[in-house]
Amino acid sequence: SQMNLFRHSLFSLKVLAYHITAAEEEIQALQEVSIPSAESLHILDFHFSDFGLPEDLTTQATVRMFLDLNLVQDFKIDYKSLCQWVLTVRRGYRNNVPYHNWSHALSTAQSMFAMLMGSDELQGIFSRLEIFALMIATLNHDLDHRGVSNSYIKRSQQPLAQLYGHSSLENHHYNLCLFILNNTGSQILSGLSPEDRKTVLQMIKRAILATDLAVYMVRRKDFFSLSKKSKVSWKSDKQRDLLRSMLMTASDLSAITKPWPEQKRLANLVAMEFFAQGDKEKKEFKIKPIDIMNRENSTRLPYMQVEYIDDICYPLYKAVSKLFDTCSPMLSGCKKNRENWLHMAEEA
Ligand code: 5BB
Repeated sequence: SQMNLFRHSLFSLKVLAYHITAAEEEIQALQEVSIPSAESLHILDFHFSDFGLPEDLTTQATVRMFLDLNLVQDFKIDYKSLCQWVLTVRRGYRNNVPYHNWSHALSTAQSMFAMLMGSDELQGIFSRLEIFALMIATLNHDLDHRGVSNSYIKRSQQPLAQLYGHSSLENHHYNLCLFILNNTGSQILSGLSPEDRKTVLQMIKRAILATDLAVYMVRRKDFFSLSKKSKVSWKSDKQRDLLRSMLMTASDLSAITKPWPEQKRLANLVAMEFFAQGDKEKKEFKIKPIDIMNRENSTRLPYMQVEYIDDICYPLYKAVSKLFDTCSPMLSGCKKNRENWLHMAEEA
């Protein structure tokens, strides 16, 4: 029954959150190491890549973001809990998924960090609590991703699909995020008042659910209208919620703004993940996968990237850059990648 499914899934999440908890030695090592500066880790840079970065430095970079945004001080986060929380979130991602793994989570959080740190205006618009919520949400937004889309999960009739009507994956990412935050030893929200705790969790939930591209496609219309105004006050809750959602997507899709060699590497990982889903669909459901997931279409990848940029990415980075000009390196990166993909598409 639905009730049993619900109870069982809560129990599974609790077990999973417990299972991924970091080992004591690892927590201590992170707690005792001296965290390198943001400059030396290059995390203020929109061109940041973690490719070749030792795994220890990826967790240290995450701690550095929380320190430099003053979150540890402002929200009285117990430092050891922060270390355990970061290490647990890292373990909440699956290593065997080509694209939606810890590296993608780190990259999403780092893009948010770079946007926030680079813009006094953004830091002025958002409250401390909103910034805290955005950093937790970016880092957790794809937790326990299985490398398959919502449509695959729906079709496969997994418990995950029966449990949530829409945005199955995103609901799962949020629920696991919540369980990790409640885990003994990683309760980084424990310094907050009950009201602030409630507010921040609500914002985290909205932000993670906003990373469903289907949600983005609906909500972006209002954002594009706002971006055409000469001055936006960002005073209403609705406007701020919209801005937080759009910055989540801008961070999530930031691979498309990266220098060309990195963009090519990441697009190939996305393709690997899509094709693996296509193979499973052929085998399990005996259906012909949609074009992007069909290996037979791999030569069309450059053309698909151009379409992806035109339909999904470019309009977003254009609107964000118009509102916040310090974000324009993301737009120019996206433009350059479009030129490169178009050139490749025309050669093929
Ligand atoms: C995107 C929306 N989707 C539901 C249908 C396909 N489109 S798309 O035509 O714009 C498209 C996007 C087609 C091919 C793509 O990649 C080929 C390697 C992409 C694409 N998507 N390319 C990327 O570099 C990235 Br990053 C992404 C985002 C991947 C996460 C989106 C997860 C949605 C699951 C279907």
